[in-house]
Formats: sequence, structure tokens, C-alpha cells
Amino acid sequence: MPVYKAACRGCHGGCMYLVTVEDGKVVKVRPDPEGPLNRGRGCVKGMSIVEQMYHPDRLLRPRRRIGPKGSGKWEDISWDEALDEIAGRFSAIRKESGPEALALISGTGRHHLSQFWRFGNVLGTPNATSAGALICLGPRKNAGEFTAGHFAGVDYYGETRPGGILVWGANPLISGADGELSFHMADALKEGIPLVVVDPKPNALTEKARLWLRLRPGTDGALALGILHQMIENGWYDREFVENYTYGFDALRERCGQYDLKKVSEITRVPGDQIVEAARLLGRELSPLAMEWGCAVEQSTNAFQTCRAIFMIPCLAGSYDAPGGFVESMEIAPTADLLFDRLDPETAKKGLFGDYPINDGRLTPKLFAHPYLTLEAIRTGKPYPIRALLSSANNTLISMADSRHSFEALSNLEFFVYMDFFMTPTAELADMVLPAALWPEVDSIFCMPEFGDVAALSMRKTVQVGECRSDEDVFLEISKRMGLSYGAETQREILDGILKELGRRRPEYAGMDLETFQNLGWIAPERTYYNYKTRGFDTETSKLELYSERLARVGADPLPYWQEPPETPVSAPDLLEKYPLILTTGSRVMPYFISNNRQIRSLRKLHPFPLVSMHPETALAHGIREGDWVWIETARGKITQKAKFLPELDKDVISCEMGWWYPEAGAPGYGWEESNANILTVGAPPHEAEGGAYSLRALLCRIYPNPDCTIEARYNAWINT
Ligand SMILES: Nc1nc2c(c(=O)[nH]1)N[C@H]1C(S)=C(S)[C@@H](COP(=O)(O)OP(=O)(O)OC[C@H]3O[C@@H](n4cnc5c(=O)[nH]c(N)nc54)[C@H](O)[C@@H]3O)O[C@H]1N2
Ligand SMILES: Nc1nc2c(c(=O)[nH]1)N[C@H]1C(S)=C(S)[C@@H](COP(=O)(O)OP(=O)(O)OC[C@H]3O[C@@H](n4cnc5c(=O)[nH]c(N)nc54)[C@H](O)[C@@H]3O)O[C@H]1N2
Ligand code: SF4
Ligand SMILES: [Mo]
Repeated sequence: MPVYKAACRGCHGGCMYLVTVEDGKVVKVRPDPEGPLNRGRGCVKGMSIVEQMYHPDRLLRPRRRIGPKGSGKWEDISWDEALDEIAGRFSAIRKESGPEALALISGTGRHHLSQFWRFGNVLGTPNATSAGALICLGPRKNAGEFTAGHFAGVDYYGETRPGGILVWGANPLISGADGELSFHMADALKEGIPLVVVDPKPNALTEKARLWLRLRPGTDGALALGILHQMIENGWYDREFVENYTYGFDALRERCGQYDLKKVSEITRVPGDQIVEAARLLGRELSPLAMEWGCAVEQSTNAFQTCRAIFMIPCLAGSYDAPGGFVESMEIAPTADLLFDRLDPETAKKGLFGDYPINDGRLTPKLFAHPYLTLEAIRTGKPYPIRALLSSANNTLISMADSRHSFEALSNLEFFVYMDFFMTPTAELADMVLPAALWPEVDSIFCMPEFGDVAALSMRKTVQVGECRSDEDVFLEISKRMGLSYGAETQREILDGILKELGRRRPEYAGMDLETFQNLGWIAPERTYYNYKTRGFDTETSKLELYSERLARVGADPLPYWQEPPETPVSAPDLLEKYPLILTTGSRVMPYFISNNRQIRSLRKLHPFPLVSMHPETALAHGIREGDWVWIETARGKITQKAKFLPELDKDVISCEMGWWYPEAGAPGYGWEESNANILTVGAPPHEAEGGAYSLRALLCRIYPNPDCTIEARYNAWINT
């Protein structure tokens, strides 16, 4: 029986698997003991791939809606029919209303994301957007690029082990890889590598941490500046590094002076002595210092500047690109060419970017339409109508802020094409649904340029399931049928181009063809450290830019600053009487990836219901016992989740899960309004000034019991069928 090496993409990815195929079907998968990142380890998501691939509800062929929108009535059609209709309607809209009347939406980083942006440029529309990006990884990555010229990650792989890890607004034991794979954090814990954790909520890491800073949600920027202030004033930083390799230290020092201990402690609720201790540990004692940070710091109206401040902590400690430290991204393999030059400059100006310099081309070459503003244009026809939308890998109703707003917008589309593995509540609003290939069904080259990447891995098409196709293949086909050049005739050409560029960057792999790469399964070049010492930083000043002239030139603050989020006890005291509690949403759980996998029974059994965490005294004061279903209500609406007690949580902080819908509730709604955190959130301005991020981690809410909830009964009737 053939056994193939293939990279799993059940999360952001990185585990190599051995995939056994029998009679054209995948029959078994097991983590590859030699996988360079996972070394024989895997998680429940990866291990459930056979169940996912052959699930009876899997979409296997394209379908077209036959009833009214949202009626749940569909007919199967052929790919030819589907692609011709899409190409025909897109071409007509493009001709009548301009390419900007076509929009694209995606989500977090999947295998086809670079080609998603490429497809937007090929169509000639600047209105390509994502429900992730500007509240996930974008701000962290931009902070890295605007400060050091590159992003950085933890060096778990070299001979020197980290001397300490700062874990900020992330729970990598569960959410890896959003940084490195979770196994590495588990190993670090076992080895006793000391951690400093910044999180309002207790978890397995806060329990073991040398220091846990339990801050008020949404105050990360103030805490980071407060820690930097203590590091600088107490001399707990690497003087040699600062003198030789940084730009703007005195200006940063002056800015940090505004964040004295008393003020920061008041804002964040972290006791002053803990802020000082954190600065000492991070700046001096725990060396080399590595850092895992998460999207919690980005889902805020202060995202980018908070990320800049946090990024500077391991840098000032002298641990940037140090063995065992916070190491520069190796950028081993390029992604597919985004073909920016295809976008007509006049059309590009019409993009729905908002007045945000990170998105509108003033600060980076990559254009990024704002997801809320794009949905708002779809909803209202202003500033101009968006007539068609193609959604690839984004369950908008669940993951985008303000779900009811998304519902109104998507219901208003003239032509909506949606691509996924399964039907979802968002799919039910579409006119056409396309079946997407899962990871063992796609050929691709994968490397995590965003993280402390150490390998390029092979994604491998091992079998064909139904008529499922990869998203990138569909982008190429639509382009061809519209008479637009995709810059390649086949996906193979694009992969060959990537290998060619890889060989240019790493001459030891020059001339390698796809078959060789796929048989090897991966390549893992050696890391070199302290690259800045030989070639300077990849910034305009060749230094690490604490002060950024680039930001100053577009009128953005050249130094990090902090601002209170728009809906907190401090900024919206008038709401407190009705909504006295602080709500943060998110908190990943192991079996799911955002809104995926709720229909995979083996996974669902591991975590059948969404949990809302609260202090026991707060619960009791509201008549709630542990395990009760609870209403969580904000000024936007209410949802229900099951109560979990956490005595170490602040009494006025509530934390609920995101990503919930109920496949067992059936079409067309699948219970999308019942437990979906984004019923509670806000996508409308005020946004973050630099990139337009919005707050998902600091809102005001109230809670009360929901004694009549039928979600469990419905689940029990379904789970063993
Ligand atoms: N198993 C699994 N893995 C995943 C995902 C998944 O859904 N499931 N999702 C992937 C994606 S897209 C991403 S972005 C990452 C996300 O992974 P993480 O960044 O780890 O995100 P969360 O687990 O949502 O939240 C992390 C921590 O932030 C804390 N937090 C909440 N509010 C605040 C705050 O205001 N400040 C601070 N400092 N902390 C706060 C929460 O208590 C939680 O412990 O995970 C990726 N990996
Ligand atoms: N309230 C709140 N909202 C959040 C967050 C939060 O913490 N709190 N987190 C945010 C973050 S960090 C992110 S990144 C976004 C993520 O948002 P998204 O990445 O858009 O996640 P989902 O909405 O789960 O949409 C993913 C859909 O794509 C499908 N899919 C997966 N892989 C593929 C593929 O290869 N091809 C196709 N066609 N479909 C695929 C899945 O089956 C699923 O239905 O959500 C954000 N929303
Ligand atoms: S951690 Fe991610 S890449 Fe590894 S097995 Fe799980 S889902 Fe797959
Ligand atoms: Mo994300």
C-alpha cells in the first residue's frame, strides 16, 4: 500500500504525516517520526482527517441554489457549469460596474492564501479582504517588520534552549501553531523553562509560570510600555545592543516615561511590584528570552502599537536572533507571486481600505480592504455597490465581528459564491457553493514565513475525494474562463516557480524538482543567528527601529502608545449599570480550528459545548451554577454558553468561546445565532488608527441563567446517530 509524506493543515500547520492509501482511499494516517517540526507527534484534529474526508455531509460537488436565498434548497451541478456561470457573471459585473464591484473574502492562513490575493489582483479588484489578518497576525507581523524588518519566533529547534519564554495573550499549548507547534511549549514546560505569562484568565501555563500578570482585558499596550519603562530606568536591558543596533532609544525612553508604575498599575490592575519583577525577569534574568504571543493583543483598537511595544521587550533584552531566543524568520520558501502589478492604479485607489495607512498602500505595498467596510458597502451600496462576492475559507457569519451585520450584508448580494468542505450557515446565504479539497488532497509547498520557521514542507495530493478541488485551482480556472491571465497555466507551474526561487535563496537546493521535494517530504536548512550583526537590520536605518521615521512620514505615531478600548468600564461608564462585566471572546480549544470541525463526532465528543468562564462568586450572585447554560448579553444581542467556574479570574471578567454553530441543528441556520460570540461584538468604527483593527477582547456584558436551553438535548439526539 502506498504511504505518502504529507504536511497536515488541520491548523496553521506544520506536522508531517504518513498517509496510507488503499484502493484510492486514505485508510490511515500517522504522525511522521521524522517530521522536522513534530517528530512523530500530532493532535486530535490531524488524527481525525479520515473521518473528515469521508464524512457523509462533506460537500462533494458544486451546487447551485434553487429556492429563495437561505431556503436550504440546492441542486448539484457540474464544475463546467459552475465555473462558466461564475466567469460569465463576474465578467459582466466587471464590465458594467468595474472590477471593484467584485469582492473576495477569506480567513486565516490556509494553503491557498497567497493565491487568494493573487486572484484579487488578476480580477483587478482592490476589494480582497479577510476576517483574520487585521485582527490576527497582521499587527504582529507588521510590528516585526516595522521594527526589525522581519517577524520572529521562538527558537525551540537549536542547541541552545530558551532561558525563558514570555507568553503574551496566547495559549500555545492549545493554539499552536500560531507561533510554533504546541508540542514545543509542552516540552519547554517539562524542562522547566521559566515562563512569564500575560493573560487575564488562568490556564495550564499561568499555573506553572514564574510570574503571571493578570491584567484587565484590553490594557496590554499600557502594560508593555510600563514594563519597557522599568527595563529602561533600571538598566535591565542589553546596553551594547541598544547602543550599536537601535534607532530612537532616547525617544522611546521619553515615551515610556509617560507610563510610570502607578499609572500603569491603575490602568492594568497589575500590582506595581509585579510589573517591576516582570521587567527584571524579562530584561535581565531570563536569557535568552523567547516570546510566544497571540491574537489577544491584536483584537483591539490599539493592535499595531501594542504589538510594537511588546515586540521591543525581547529585543531590548538582547535576545533578537540570539540562539535560543526570539529568532528572525528564515523565509525559506517564497509564497506564490501576488501579481500586484495587475491592479490598475486608478482602480486600486477605490479600495475599501478605510483611512488606514497599513491597508491603503501608504505603508506597505500590499493592499487590504477592510472586512467590515467591505461588508458595509455590500449592505448599503455605499460608497459604491459591491455586486458579487467570492468567499473562500471563511465562515463569515461566525468569525467576523458583528454577525447580524454580516447576515444583512451577505443577504444583500447579487451573486455570492462560497467554497468550503461542508455546508455552513454562511454557505446557506450563497448562490453557489463549491467543494474544497482537504489537506491530503492538495499539492502545495508550505512554509511558515510568519513564525520562526525552520522547514519547507510538502503538502501532497494523495487521493481524489468526490469532485473536490483546491481553492487555488478554482481561482486559476475562473481566471482562464474570464480570459484573464493568471500568470501560469497550471498549479504545477506555480509550484515549480516556488522551488526555483527556493533554490535561488538556498543554493544547496537549486535544481530540485517537485517529485524530489515531495519524496523528501521537507527541506530544513541550517539556521544562522545574529544576522543583523553582519548585514544590519532590514530597515531604512539598518537599525532596529524603536522610533520609526516611516510611520512618522504618514502621520502615524512613530513610537508605541496605548489607548483605552472604546467599550470598557473606563471609556463607557454609562453602560456599566446595564452591562457591568468585562467580556473577552476567543480562547481556543484543542479539537476545533475556529469554526471548523463541529460536525466531526470524534472531535465534538471531546468538547461538546461552548464554555463561558466566570468567577464562582459572580456566578452565584447571578443565580448561576457550574454547568448551567447562561445568557451572555451585550448592547448588540445575546448568546448562550455553558458556565465554567474559574476562581482565579477577576470577578468582573467573563471569557467566552468563539467559533460556535451547530451542524446538528440543520439547514439553513445551523443555530448560528445561539452561541456565536460575534453576535456580541462590534465591527464598526472606531477602529485602530493604523490598520483598522476592532476590539473582540474588551467589551461590556451582563450574564443571567438560561434554564430553557435545548442545545444539549438536540446534541444528545444527534451525537450517536
Ligand atoms: N486548536 C486550535 N488552535 C488554533 C485555533 C483554534 O481555533 N483552535 N485558532 C488559530 C488562530 S486563527 C489563532 S489567531 C490562534 C489564536 O491563539 P491564541 O492567540 O492563543 O488565542 P486565544 O486562545 O483565543 O486567546 C489566547 C489567550 O488570550 C487571553 N486573553 C483574552 N483577552 C485578553 C487580553 O485582553 N489580553 C491578554 N493579554 N490576553 C487576553 C485568553 O484568556 C487566552 O488565554 O490559534 C490558532 N490555533
Ligand atoms: N469573537 C471573536 N471572533 C474572532 C476571533 C476571536 O478570537 N473572537 N478570532 C479571529 C481570528 S484570530 C481569525 S484568524 C478569524 C478566522 O476566521 P476564519 O479563518 O474565516 O475561520 P472560520 O470562520 O472558521 O472559517 C473557516 C471556514 O473555512 C473552511 N476551510 C478551512 N480550510 C479551507 C480550505 O482550504 N478551503 C476552503 N475553501 N475552505 C476551508 C472551514 O471549513 C470553515 O468553514 O476569526 C476571527 N474571529
Ligand atoms: S497540530 Fe496542527 S498540523 Fe499538527 S496534527 Fe494538529 S492540526 Fe495537524
Ligand atoms: Mo487567527
